[in-house]
Amino acid sequence: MTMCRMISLLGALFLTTGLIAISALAQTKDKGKAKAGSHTLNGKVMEVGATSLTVDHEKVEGYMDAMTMAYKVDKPESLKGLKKGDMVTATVYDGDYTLYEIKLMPNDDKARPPSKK
Ligand SMILES: [Cu+2]
Repeated sequence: MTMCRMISLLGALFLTTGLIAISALAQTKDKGKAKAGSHTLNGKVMEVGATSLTVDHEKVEGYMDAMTMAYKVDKPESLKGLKKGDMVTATVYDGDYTLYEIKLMPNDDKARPPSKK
């Protein structure tokens, strides 16, 4: 391989890498835009409905004050196994009162040693 050929190959490699980096960056930007207004909601289950979940939730900065209210859920099957008193965390989006990606959290009362109560 001549030196000249090697340099041009390296140049092409850098150019390709650069283009990939730029397109990856653009994708990240788009993703960020789509996810704008997402918040994490932490709360306690008050009532489990067929397609809704009533939670007593903490204040969600930039979204809602602390309150108890019913939310729609992204997937009704995510309600399976949930019961009153469970601590959950979910993702919420601006202007959309739906809980996404509901996750059951370890219950504080059970996790905390009795001596610290
Ligand atoms: Cu609310």
